[in-house]
Amino acid sequence: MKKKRIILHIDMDYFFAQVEERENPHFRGKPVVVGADPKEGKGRGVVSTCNYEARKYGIRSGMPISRAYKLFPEAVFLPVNMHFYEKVSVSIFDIVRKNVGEVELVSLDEAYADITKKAGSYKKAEEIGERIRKMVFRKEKLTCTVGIGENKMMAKIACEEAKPNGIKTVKSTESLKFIEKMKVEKIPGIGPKTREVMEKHLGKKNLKIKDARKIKKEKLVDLFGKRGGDFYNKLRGVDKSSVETERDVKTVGKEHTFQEDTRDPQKITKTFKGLVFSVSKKVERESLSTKGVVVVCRFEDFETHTRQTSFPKGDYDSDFFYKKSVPLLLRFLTESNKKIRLVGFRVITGS
Ligand code: TTP
Ligand code: MG
Ligand code: MG
Repeated sequence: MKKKRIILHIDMDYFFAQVEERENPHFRGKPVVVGADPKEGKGRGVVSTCNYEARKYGIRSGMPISRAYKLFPEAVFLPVNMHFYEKVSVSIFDIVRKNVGEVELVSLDEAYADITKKAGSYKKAEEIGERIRKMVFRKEKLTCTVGIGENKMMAKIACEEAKPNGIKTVKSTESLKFIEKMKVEKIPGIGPKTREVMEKHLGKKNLKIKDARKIKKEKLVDLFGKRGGDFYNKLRGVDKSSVETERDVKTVGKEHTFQEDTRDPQKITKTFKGLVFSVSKKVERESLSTKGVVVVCRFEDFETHTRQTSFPKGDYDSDFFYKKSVPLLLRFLTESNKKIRLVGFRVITGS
């Protein structure tokens, strides 16, 4: 039998807003909203995130900025300073790697590590988690939350429960009970639509995980296809997906350096399309399954950034890759005024 795993999940607390508070201590204690310009209520765009003071007024990530402004116009509204958060993120995960080795980065503020060998026990795992939290705070003056569990899903749920500035371990023997009273939507992949289908089937509203467990495995597969089998496991705290560190992930890609640095969108997208096309040909030739795309952008000052997005593992064509990656490329253009020196495109192949 395969040995039980111990997975650690770390997620920064109100990340962008906390970084802003650190840089501007006089914002502390006030509601801080990072996102689009509210323009006195007439602004377009959304809230990227906000601190916990702002959350008390009902402000949330993804909400239209105009709505956030209505909820609390006196809040401190700040623009997204992405390059800076990226730099802070690099320092944070360097600290994490020093403690646990390679990690799987999920976003700028979040990562998983498989610490089965390193920890050996839940007690030791929690010590490692606590040490990371202390080091991140000492070196970066930022708080984070750590969750520990027998798999990625349980580690993440533990982390969400312990937020903010906390740590929580859910032992494998506790998983089933720990999640039973939670809403079904806590399960990754179960959204409002899936919930409604389950509710209709059971004839019950406000479905909890415990309720959804009453649906037979065959029925779940009947209703949701392959995903149904996955839901069956996840509703029982079972998630077999492995932590995929940078080293495990194979990528195929291509880059292009412009003769002269440029901000011409037509020139950039045309070049980029060529890269996508050429990488797609290679993917097709080698019959590679892919599960994500990465866009690389190097600016005139050599600052280099990547953005990526993932999708279910499968066989895709260049149109699909382009559709998935071009918005990431355009964000580089809109979020910085610098000229671009190099663009790159990579696919992440399935392991
Ligand atoms: P999250 O970890 O989801 O949120 P958070 O760190 O702001 O707050 P929490 O304490 O609940 O973890 O996201 C990390 C950062 O990603 C967040 O600070 C801003 C950015 N982000 C967006 O730009 N848009 C979004 O819709 C979300 C959810 C996050
Ligand atoms: Mg966070
Ligand atoms: Mg996060």
